[in-house]
Amino acid sequence: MQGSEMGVNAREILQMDRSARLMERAVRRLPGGVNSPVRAFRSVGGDPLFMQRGEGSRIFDADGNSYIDYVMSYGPLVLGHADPEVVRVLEEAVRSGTTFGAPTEVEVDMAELVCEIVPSMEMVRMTNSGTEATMSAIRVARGFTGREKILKFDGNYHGHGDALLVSAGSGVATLGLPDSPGVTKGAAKDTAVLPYNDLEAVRELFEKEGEEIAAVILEPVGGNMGCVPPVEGYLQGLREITEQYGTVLIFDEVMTGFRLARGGAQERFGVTPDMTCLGKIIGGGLPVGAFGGKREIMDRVAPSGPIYQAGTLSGNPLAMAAGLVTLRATGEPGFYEELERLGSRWRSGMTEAASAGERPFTVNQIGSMVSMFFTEGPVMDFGSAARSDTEAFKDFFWHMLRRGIYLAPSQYEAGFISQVHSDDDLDRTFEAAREWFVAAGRG
Ligand code: HOZ
Repeated sequence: MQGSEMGVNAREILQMDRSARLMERAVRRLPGGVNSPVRAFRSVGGDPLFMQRGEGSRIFDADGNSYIDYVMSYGPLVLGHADPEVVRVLEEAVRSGTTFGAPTEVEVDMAELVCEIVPSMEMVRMTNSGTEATMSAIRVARGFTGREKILKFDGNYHGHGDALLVSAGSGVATLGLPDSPGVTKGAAKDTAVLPYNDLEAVRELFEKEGEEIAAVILEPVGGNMGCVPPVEGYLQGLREITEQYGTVLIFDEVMTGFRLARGGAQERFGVTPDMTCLGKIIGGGLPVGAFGGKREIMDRVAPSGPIYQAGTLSGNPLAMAAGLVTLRATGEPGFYEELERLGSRWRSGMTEAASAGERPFTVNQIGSMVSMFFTEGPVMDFGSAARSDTEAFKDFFWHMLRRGIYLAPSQYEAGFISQVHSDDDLDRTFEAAREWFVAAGRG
């Protein structure tokens, strides 16, 4: 079967009337009909699904279709949708007021817990999103070192702050925008970009400019060019180089924090950065971010020090309450073992399903972060991820949707498994994937 025919059929077969009508209204008032670009379905075509509710591993759209969800709001819902304890605590918290613009006990509880668990965190500052966290961490690293240059990696995404919106993954890669209009040359000129997983390139740059580089920021496991784990020794090598040159090493663990291990990728790989950015899981599904690290660095943040950073809603009591319940749940015995089990079942199940067909494929997985690429592997940087056949992805996406499996509408987003995904959920996913690979032929 011609690949794209499967996709078109899938769209026709799905009942999407209400979503389509909502999109008609949305495009009149929201740019592209959405509040964040990836969710607009631009790279897969057609209209996005408008979601109505979630429960456990399932989401339900406005037309009443139900799906096994592997987006999980791009990571935060490690306990699944509408976890009963998260809901209970939120109901209780909301009765006491939603925001005060003043310190609350729950923020202290959260700060203590995060610093106890995340190896690099001696102090932390809460923000409202991952973008704020990375933007602020860069400012603090620059203020701390007195240097201006930073290094990031191609296909890593650290939110949409100007200095970091260069060769970014996620929606920027999805829409094929190498850079964004509105980011001035001035804002981007101090950002160097190198390929991910290439330590030699980092060494060469540092030999020339190392003394001028304030910070190296990276996703210790790439999640915004699909799931791309670091190669052996890469994180360790970055740690050694940055230590040698007095450069602040920042791990953006917005996706990996409390997901790949309780203490994030830094615990999993045994590499401790100077600063860490968090988000997603620490808000339990509510808007949140955080940055923190060594005391000597964080002591420079206002009002302890002169580096300014602020936010009326930062440390919001509802977000802190939902986050605390979620983080405490991750401390239950066997929590990460179950995520590992599900993740490695996903890898073997999808590998088996894809092997039934003749299309080239690569399955990347680490813990509960997963990706299927339509190319021969290895996929280890943005260049190799971009070799994936995006037409095949598009077709696969619509086929899976028709089979009740909700994947991110972009090749460049990782998939997330939660603690409440069942073996049955996974089996259905493998069966649907197998169907596609068998029918898709060579392409
Ligand atoms: N990769 C993004 C989260 N880091 C996807 C979500 C979005 O941008 O809307």
